[in-house]
Amino acid sequence: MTFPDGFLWGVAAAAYQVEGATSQDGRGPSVWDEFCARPGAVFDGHSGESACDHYHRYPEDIALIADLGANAYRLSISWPRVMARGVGPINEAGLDFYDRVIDALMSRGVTPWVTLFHWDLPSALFHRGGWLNRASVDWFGEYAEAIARRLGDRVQHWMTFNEPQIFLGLGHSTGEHAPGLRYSRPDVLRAAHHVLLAHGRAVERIREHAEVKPIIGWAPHGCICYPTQDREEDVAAARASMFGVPDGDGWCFSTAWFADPVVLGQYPEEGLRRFGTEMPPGFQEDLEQIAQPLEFFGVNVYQGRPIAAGEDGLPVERPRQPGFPHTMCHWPVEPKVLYWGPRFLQERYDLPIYVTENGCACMDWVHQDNHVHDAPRIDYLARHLSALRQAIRDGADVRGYFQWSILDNFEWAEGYRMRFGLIYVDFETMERIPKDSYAWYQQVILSNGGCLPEAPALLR
Ligand code: GCO
Repeated sequence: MTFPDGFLWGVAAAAYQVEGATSQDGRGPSVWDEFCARPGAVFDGHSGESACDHYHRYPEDIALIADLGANAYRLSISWPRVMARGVGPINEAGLDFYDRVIDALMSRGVTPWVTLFHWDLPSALFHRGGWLNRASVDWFGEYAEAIARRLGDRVQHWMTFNEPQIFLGLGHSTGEHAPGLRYSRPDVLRAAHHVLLAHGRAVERIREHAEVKPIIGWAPHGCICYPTQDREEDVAAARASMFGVPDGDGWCFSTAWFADPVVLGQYPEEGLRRFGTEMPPGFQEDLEQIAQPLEFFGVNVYQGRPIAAGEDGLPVERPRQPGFPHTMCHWPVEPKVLYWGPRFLQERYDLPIYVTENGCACMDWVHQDNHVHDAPRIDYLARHLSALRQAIRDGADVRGYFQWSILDNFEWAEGYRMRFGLIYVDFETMERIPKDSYAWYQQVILSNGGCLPEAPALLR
């Protein structure tokens, strides 16, 4: 059984993780360049300075994406590459790079899906207060306008923010990601509110300035909960838990706190009850600006939380059994997230869903035969895609899937030790070696998912 006709098969990457060339052709520094320079911040002192050297090797990479048969490539624009100080003059050389990338993709029949912000905030703006400063909404609007004016004659598919929960939660609350801050809750709430407003502003600017009628969404982190069994009460408990707003700092990793304002035009009651008084004054008046109509709901899905109904019917998180399968990042392998996640999101937000990221890090190396045999990745992807296909059969309106990632790349605080690619990168020579999973995904695309195993038992 195949996926529906016209299902979009994609691969994804992000600017800071693959481009390198961080001080070339007028690019300004970003918070990630500064963070990487801090001793102990990133594994083994790695940084995105060279990354995959995609800035210079994009023709080769795009040829690999096209040969894979992918219909779409999700890339992000590096804000400090196109505006070195974040606002003001445009760095033409930087913007030219994206022109070339977009043209090269389109000439090979690969549709570009562009993310405006995948975490590399220009340092100059950080030093003016970053997302804590309400002016960040204007800064982001100016940047979005510049990109829409220049690329909007060809680019049709846009995402504003990638995973606001993570760059706010890990970047501004726990300090594990750039800019490495440990703000108090009211400050993170304020920064998050500005990010949501900036999202709304960018949607408006893209609509005003893109020449080709834009299709706009975003790519939040999927904080997915799934029922341990198919019992109705467990499904209800998982749904309640998925859209709950936890107390403490957990709110930052919630789905509803971010997605309700963006799609439904209101912050969830549960969160307001808990910490509404810590919100910036007058925040309710911004909701109209935040809730711009969107064409799709993107979601990045890697793992989730197993939930059952307790005796009182309330959600209880269940422990996983000893020896539960894990990826190299120690993330549990639970394909049900791609069954329940899209279903729950569509029920609540009523928009077509695109899985904007899914994939895993494995212990990949080049074997003696010069190939990279990554059987666990193939199994991970097969299980997740089978679950996704079942979700579609059961009524979820999922239109596309982006595998993360086309290349091994800079995995944030983990540096280069976590390999997520379909293509192995030798970070010394920059040689690219397609892994077994590359050839496998090629077959998946070619058969429109028809070659995937049936896996209904996985969902029980
Ligand atoms: C994300 C990402 C990617 C990561 C991937 C694996 O959107 O989560 O930030 O940049 O590399 O998710 O962790």
